[in-house]
Amino acid sequence: MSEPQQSEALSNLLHEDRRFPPPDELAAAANVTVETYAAAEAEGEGFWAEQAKRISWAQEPTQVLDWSNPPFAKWFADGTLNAAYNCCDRHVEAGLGDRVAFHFEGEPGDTRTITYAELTTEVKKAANALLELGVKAGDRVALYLPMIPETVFAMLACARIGAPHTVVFGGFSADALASRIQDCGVEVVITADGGYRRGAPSPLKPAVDEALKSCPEVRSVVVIKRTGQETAMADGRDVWWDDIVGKQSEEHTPEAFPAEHPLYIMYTSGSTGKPKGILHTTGGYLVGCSYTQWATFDLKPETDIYWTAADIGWVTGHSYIVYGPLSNATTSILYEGTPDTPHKGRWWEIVQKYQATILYCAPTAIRTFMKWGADIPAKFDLSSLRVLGSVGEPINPEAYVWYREHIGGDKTPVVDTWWQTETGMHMISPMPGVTSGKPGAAMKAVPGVSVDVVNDEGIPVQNGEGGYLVITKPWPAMLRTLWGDDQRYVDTYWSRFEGRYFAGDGAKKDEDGDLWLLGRVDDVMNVSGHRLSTTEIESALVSHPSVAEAAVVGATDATTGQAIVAFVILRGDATNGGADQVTELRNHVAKEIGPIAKPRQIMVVEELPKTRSGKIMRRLLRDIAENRELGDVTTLTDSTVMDLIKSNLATAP
Ligand code: 6R9
Repeated sequence: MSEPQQSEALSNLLHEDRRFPPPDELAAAANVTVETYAAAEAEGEGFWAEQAKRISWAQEPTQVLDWSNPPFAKWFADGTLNAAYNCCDRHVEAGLGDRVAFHFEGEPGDTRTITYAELTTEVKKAANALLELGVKAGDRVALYLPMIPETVFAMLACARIGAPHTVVFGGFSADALASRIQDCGVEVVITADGGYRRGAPSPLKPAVDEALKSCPEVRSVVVIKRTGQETAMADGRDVWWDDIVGKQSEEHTPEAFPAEHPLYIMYTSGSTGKPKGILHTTGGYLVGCSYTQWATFDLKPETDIYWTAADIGWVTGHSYIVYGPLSNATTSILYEGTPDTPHKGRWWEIVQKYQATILYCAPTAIRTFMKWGADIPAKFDLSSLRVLGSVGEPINPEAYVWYREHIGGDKTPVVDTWWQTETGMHMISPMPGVTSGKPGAAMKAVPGVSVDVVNDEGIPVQNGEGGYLVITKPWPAMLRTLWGDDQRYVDTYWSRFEGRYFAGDGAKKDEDGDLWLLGRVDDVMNVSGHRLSTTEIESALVSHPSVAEAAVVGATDATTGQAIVAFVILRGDATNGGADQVTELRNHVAKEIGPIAKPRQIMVVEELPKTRSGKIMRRLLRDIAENRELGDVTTLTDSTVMDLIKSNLATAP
């Protein structure tokens, strides 16, 4: 679609033109104000030098950014620090040892309260255990774990001794685990017997045993006992966490590492090809996620009860369950399980129980709650909530408004945070004390960050136009490279537009210059020469009262180049009305966006295939839409979903 058409389509779609200004009380005491933006603008890198003071350095940095060898950045390069010390010991030294770091809620209902003093002790013991196993600074350690406190202890223990961790999401297959272990040369793995999922113990250790058949370099496996299920232990290789950590000394002096020492590697699946090992280093990363957790959520560490309801195996868990919140001495909730176990009000019960004040989750979760119905959260007291966050995908205006109304009591700002594994920290987001929120818009770059939207030639677009999102200046938490593949780092991110970081997302500046994310650029369809974003059509479908979730893909079409194929999940109270309903939905899209956006096909399904971060795997839906063999399903949270969709379609009327 030409740019004017695209912008017209978008504004047609967004009938929701209400604006939600910050509540007065929040604005009056907000961490970030309009002056913050002005100061960040005026100070440039000096702004980040200022933010670096949030962190405790063994050796204070005198340099800020070293960009002498672009795109390979160094931040605070002559500073030294220990990330675990910053998340643990220093808070105890400051007299906050009794503050709760985590309220842990296991899926079966078991709970643990972990103070900063306890966290510090556990991390020291775990660090001593890793040293006993011969792990040295620079060695990589893989973690394959459920959402339990030991996962945090293990990550920080690695950080404490300078051993970069690579956390592999517990829902990934043995193959996915093996390829990551091989790619970054891991010799020690930390796992658990299992975790609780949907009301039952779900084993993890067998997948490790399977993976290690093709990873002969792994010499030790530390196994945390979580479920108590029968677990095979390999002689000489496997050791129980309690046995090796339990006996360790509670003393461990943290070593200071250079700011650019590797902190972790996190693999993300590109849409094709082998997963990319995103490398994050210590100083800049910690400054970036510490600042943004404080700024974006208006965090008041003394009083807030903060909950990122995401998996630690996703970058959101790394930056906003572990490093950001702990470096800020936040009290967080850590929940192990699924939102519908043992009932569909579990999250709201947890919010009520701990009086959570900040909740951060993905639009896919919000849409699921919409599907289950507003009467479920209505049974709980959610009045403690004061800021709501969203991450992972563009949030449809529909879901934004529902989230604000039914979870936020129509008073909480919703911060829609755009960022990536690669960026390490929030990059575009409303600020809850400043921004008048527009449902569906991520709004503006966070203070200290510079972004733009450019056309094919790399020229910034005008307000009202769409194009490609780029980041125009280096930022402290940026990835430093792809593990073992500098060239792919340069090619993937820094070659499309000279001197700028190419995010791979489409975006649009509205008439006010505010930013709307339009989905990955590979999700942009071309139908009869018209460029259409999958997100826009999905938003149109979800704005129909009978639709809970929608995924749209472009399927090759002999006539139109690509044709729009939609997969929809109906809301709990909507019945599958067959052909009539499909016609109604097609007409609804035509009415919302225009006849060109009418899907060729709409398939009603029970589930959609999703990655761990809740992103719909459109690539697989495209395979179905084009009647192809399914591609790689190893990054799906639940690979049986695809079988379900296929059998569902086979029996559809
Ligand atoms: C944090 C995370 C990154 C991709 C990114 C974009 C999409 C994330 C978004 C969003 C629109 C938002 N994305 N947040 N799109 N609005 N608020 O999700 O990291 O798993 O690496 O995914 O997710 O497409 O490029 P990651």
